[in-house]
Amino acid sequence: MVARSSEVRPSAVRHSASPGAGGRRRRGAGRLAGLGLGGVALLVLLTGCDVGRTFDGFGWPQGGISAESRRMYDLWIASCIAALAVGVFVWGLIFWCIVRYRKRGNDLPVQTRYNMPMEFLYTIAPILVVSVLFYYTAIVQTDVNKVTRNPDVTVEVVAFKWNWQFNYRDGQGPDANTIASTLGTSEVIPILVLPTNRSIRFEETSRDVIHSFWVPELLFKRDVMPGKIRNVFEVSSLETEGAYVGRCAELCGTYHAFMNFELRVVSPEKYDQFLAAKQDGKTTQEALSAIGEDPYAETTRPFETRRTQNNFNPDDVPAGAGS
Ligand SMILES: [Cu+2]
Repeated sequence: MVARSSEVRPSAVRHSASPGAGGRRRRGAGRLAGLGLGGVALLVLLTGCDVGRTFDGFGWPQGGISAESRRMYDLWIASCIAALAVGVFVWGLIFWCIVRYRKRGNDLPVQTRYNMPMEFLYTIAPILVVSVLFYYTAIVQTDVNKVTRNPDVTVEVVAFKWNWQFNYRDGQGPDANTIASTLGTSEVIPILVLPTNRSIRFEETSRDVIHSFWVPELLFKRDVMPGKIRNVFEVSSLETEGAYVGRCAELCGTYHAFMNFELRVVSPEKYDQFLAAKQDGKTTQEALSAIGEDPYAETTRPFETRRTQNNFNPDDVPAGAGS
């Protein structure tokens, strides 16, 4: 509601009669802002430098195993801290206004309009915030999407309804050759064996519909497209040996939920031995045993489809007897 000039005047007179009020108000706002920022700084100090761990990653998965995952995680944590600092400042201003300008009588307070410094601040502050966030996001995104000319390892990820095939390649692109391969079945979870401290290029393709390659510890999902599209990305290094569950993250059909695999990160020496064993004609399970690794997936297991004669073919129709 726009105040009529007759309503504004008494309060304006009252304010002009107390010359120190503006200064006191500015000091109050400054103190409040300082308190808010101080609170955030204190929060950072009290929780040590690892704010992310203290606050459970602010909802972001923790425990990334690649350099790229750490960069994305750090960007998220820094963005959350910045958002909290702005939030504390804004909440402080809101509560300060509620108390400072609560209704004391029927006189309206001064209606601030066309206040150029304030309007300038309203415009510049959000643009600054968005620009800083955009700048750091663009840097991290470019870094994460970077591909090199000669990665140490190239693996082709082939998705199909409803399992995975991992092809170890001798070069890049669709014309390179597969030197060893691992195929998942309904009984055996496919294991993608990769080394630490080597750059790895993933080239994804699908045999049928869109799937999505997701290892939570890599902190991203990458769609796997059918046709001629090869979704290519790289991980500059895997830093921690271990077994990590992998999933399809795109609803791709009835048994989408069963499309699990395992990423097994081993030392470069073990990886070389594994690849040599595979090239010698050993199965993935035999090759894993040969390098002293568990031959079967540790993080997930084949799903029970619960398909029986009773629920899948209750009428006992012979195969191929469609009408
Ligand atoms: Cu899928």
